Amino acid sequence: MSTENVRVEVDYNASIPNNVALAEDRRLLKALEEWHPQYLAWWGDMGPEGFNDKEVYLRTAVGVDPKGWAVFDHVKMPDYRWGILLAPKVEGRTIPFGKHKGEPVWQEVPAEYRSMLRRLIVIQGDTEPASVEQQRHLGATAPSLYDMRNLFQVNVEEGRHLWAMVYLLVKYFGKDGREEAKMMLQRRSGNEDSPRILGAFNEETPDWLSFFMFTYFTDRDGKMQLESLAQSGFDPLSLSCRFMLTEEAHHMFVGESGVMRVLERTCEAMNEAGITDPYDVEAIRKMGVIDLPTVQRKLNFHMSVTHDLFGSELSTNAASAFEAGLKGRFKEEKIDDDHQLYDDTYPVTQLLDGQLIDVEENAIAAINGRLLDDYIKDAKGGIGRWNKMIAKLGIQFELTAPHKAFNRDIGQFSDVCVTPQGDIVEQATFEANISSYLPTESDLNYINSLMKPCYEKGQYATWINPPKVGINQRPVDFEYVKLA
Ligand code: BYC
Ligand code: FE
Ligand code: FE
Repeated sequence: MSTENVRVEVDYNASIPNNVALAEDRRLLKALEEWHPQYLAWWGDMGPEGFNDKEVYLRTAVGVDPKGWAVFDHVKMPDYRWGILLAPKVEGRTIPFGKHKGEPVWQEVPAEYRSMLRRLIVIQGDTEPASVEQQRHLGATAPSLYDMRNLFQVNVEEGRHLWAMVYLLVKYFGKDGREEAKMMLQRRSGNEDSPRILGAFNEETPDWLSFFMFTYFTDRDGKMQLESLAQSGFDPLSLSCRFMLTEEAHHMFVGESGVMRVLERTCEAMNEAGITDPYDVEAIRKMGVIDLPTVQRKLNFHMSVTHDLFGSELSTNAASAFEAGLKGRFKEEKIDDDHQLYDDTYPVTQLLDGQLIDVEENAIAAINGRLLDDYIKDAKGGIGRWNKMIAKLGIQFELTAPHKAFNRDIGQFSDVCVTPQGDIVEQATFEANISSYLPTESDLNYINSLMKPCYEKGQYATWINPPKVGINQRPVDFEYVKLA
């Protein structure tokens, strides 16, 4: 039996926990051990502000068995065991799509696709520390210890996702991989001179409603992109992404349940006060809860900014990555076609003669457009669940996903003004109505005025309900972060 095919158990006592037999590759180990202190310095500078000496009830990945891969314990974040974990190898796996379909997957970087592959890994990696930077001030206004713990859990795991990509760069891309790994710690979210690569990762996450929206909508882009990369013919990338997806589910749970608890508190407060009109904003805000129209505007912002993360709907980059077998489609293996798409088309919404019309385009060119559509379907699920709860509490209000052409900077719709409902309007009309589309300064000021820390065990801020259940079967009043 060749060791290549044996699943390596996680070496948890190593300086860098891993299941990639790091101890046997001295050069790689040395390179990662050099990067490690730089990472910790970055975490100290740009990671969660003010809580690095507190014990947080965190889950740590210690294996890759779906039935039991994590342990929970109180740890200080800088002591978190950021490890390199790959999902178990699938014997005899072949490239699932593109022109190399059916050939054995690559264990080394195919020379002809080196730069394309590196670019995908760098972009994926860059988003991970970016999100940690965006969220670094939120601990100071946590609405409860439970929520604070969830924030830090997401943060340490995004840190681990950076490790996952840095491992690939350093192991498979030699000197320029090491250079890219260094640069991951040098770019800064929102920095003018060296910003993070993708737009949404340079926006602010100024408050907790933003955090919940971000983890629901933007982490879901992470899910879609990781699913597509998990299809990759470059096996180490596939295995990395497959394990990252295990962690990702919790991030979207934090977002979905967070928004749900905000909505629930607002609806309950309205009912208690006998307010039936969701647009009676003044009366609703007097109760210290977030009115539903403001939630809708926040949703419009986060979802539309996330739409941009899919790139242009028609993209030669995406086409090349698909043909090369590097990046597939969402649930590639479940799609019933030839997975090469030379003769296939896909409908892409476009602006034609002043109207938004679906036009059949070459399916390979439309890879990004298709992933965006898949994302929208996926994201609408949670919006539906939020609406169900609002209806159950008897409030007449429905949240809606903004049209995919709304508020776009990238792709087909970047030059056109489209309302959240999908109507094309003049720029002046758009601007005159923008305060009903996107959060206004006064919305943001109001939300900001609610952002007061609530650090008592079992206490929750006025604007959010406690969760139904705690983490890892702990009670909701558990000491998720030990502040004393
Ligand atoms: N902002 O052909 P195009 C996550 C650039 S999130 C700025 O239209 P392509 C996470 C593009 O780079 C998942 N620039 O699109 C979530 C290109 O520039 P160059 C992250 C943008 O390349 C929460 C040019 O425009 N992973 O994990 O097919 C918390 C033309 O590109 C943007 C990935 O994205 C933008 N929004 O698609 C933590 C997967 N969009 O190269 C983590 C890897 C496009 O000509 N990345 N541009 O200078 C990719 O697959 C692709 O790069 C993209 C873009 C889908 C992002
Ligand atoms: Fe991530
Ligand atoms: Fe995430």
